[in-house]
Amino acid sequence: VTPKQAAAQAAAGLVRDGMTVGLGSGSTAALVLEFLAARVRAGLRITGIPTSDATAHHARDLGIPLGTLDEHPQPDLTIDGADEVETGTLHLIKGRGGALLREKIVAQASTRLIVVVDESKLVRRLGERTPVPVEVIPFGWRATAQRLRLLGAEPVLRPGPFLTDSGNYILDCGFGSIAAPEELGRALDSIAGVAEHGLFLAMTDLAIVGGEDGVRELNPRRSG
Ligand code: A5P
Repeated sequence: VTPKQAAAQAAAGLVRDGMTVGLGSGSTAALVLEFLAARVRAGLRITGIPTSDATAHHARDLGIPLGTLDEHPQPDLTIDGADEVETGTLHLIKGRGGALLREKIVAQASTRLIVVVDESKLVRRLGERTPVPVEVIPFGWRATAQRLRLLGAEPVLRPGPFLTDSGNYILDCGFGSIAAPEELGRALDSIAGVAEHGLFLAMTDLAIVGGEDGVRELNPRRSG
């Protein structure tokens, strides 16, 4: 069992009978699906709300009953992976898989957000290793990229161009270590062509971290 699998199994164990569960995207969330599917086969009744077409497909293959966010506008719980987790705040960078928009909609709607990662995803400060994925409307994307450049990033169009489930582009924006994530989040939110960005701030209720020494839980330290 890898640290990632152990963490995924622990997260799947937190789901209770009758819950509506936001199903994250990416390889860690895919492991959670497999552990959840085993529990469903053993009689657990849940309704999954997928955060991407890929997750919907995988969950359906595994026999996990699915619903939509419109039918269940407040899931009890969302379990998702992350690209970076800031220890302390549990602020996240997400979106390397390109599912950030739906992931954020589902996470924001949920009563609780549980993030599952291995230790390699933990950082002291967001942005240390990962660029911030920014989902932009294709219309005028070069003008949007110019606005992002003014915030100090060098935006890189995800090649293809990669199209998100909502038909948008992703600009990966390397800001380096981010000292004031709330301020950056607000600045990104204020740009018209930005559909959503990968900073998930003050959203995580619990992080489940798999490491060589086992699985541990991190709670957020909330300021103000
Ligand atoms: C998907 O858009 C991302 O937000 C994923 O949650 C993130 O990339 C984590 O993926 P892995 O679990 O594959 O590292």
